[in-house]
Amino acid sequence: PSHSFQNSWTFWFDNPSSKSSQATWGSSLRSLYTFATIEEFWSLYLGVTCIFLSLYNNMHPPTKCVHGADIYCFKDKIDPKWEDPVCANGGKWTMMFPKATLESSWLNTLLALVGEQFEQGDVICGAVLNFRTRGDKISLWTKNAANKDAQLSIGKQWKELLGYTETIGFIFHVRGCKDS
Ligand code: M7G
Repeated sequence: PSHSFQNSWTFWFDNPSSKSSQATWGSSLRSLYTFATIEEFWSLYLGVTCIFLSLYNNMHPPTKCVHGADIYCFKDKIDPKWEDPVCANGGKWTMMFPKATLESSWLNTLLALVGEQFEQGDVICGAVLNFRTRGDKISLWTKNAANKDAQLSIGKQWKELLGYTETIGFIFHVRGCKDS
């Protein structure tokens, strides 16, 4: 028997080589697979995330083709872009991680998302793992940034889930657009 999630989710991947400017951003962004059961989640997680992370962890130093890459897991029908109508009025919570805790933090974040463990989880759009030379990070994208209580609650729950002790910041996508 398969065990279905409340929502369907889609893994996306972006390749850094063509992500050089705001104008070309998104041209290499690809949706990979959509899943709705725990069985599909595990096979995709192992295929998408683990293979990539093991490459990443075993390259000394990691090459350019890894740095700059992004793995996304978003609710089906929500594109992981500021321009998506659901994301447009939202923002993101971001945490930085050392390599040692990056994978477990990513996995625990995904399990909490697909298992609908967040209270007010309907404001969540998805999560992204960014591989960056200046520090790997995971962000949780939310909608309705104006709903401050919901945003604060999500940020707090996520910090508790991962036992993250540093201060985390919320960035509005609109502001992000203007700044870049
Ligand atoms: P990032 O990958 O979110 O973080 O954004 P980083 O600064 O750690 O690399 C990097 C750049 O990619 C941004 O400054 C934008 O130029 C572009 N970019 C990222 N996102 C998520 C979007 C998006 O949703 N829409 C558009 N148009 N550009 C984006």
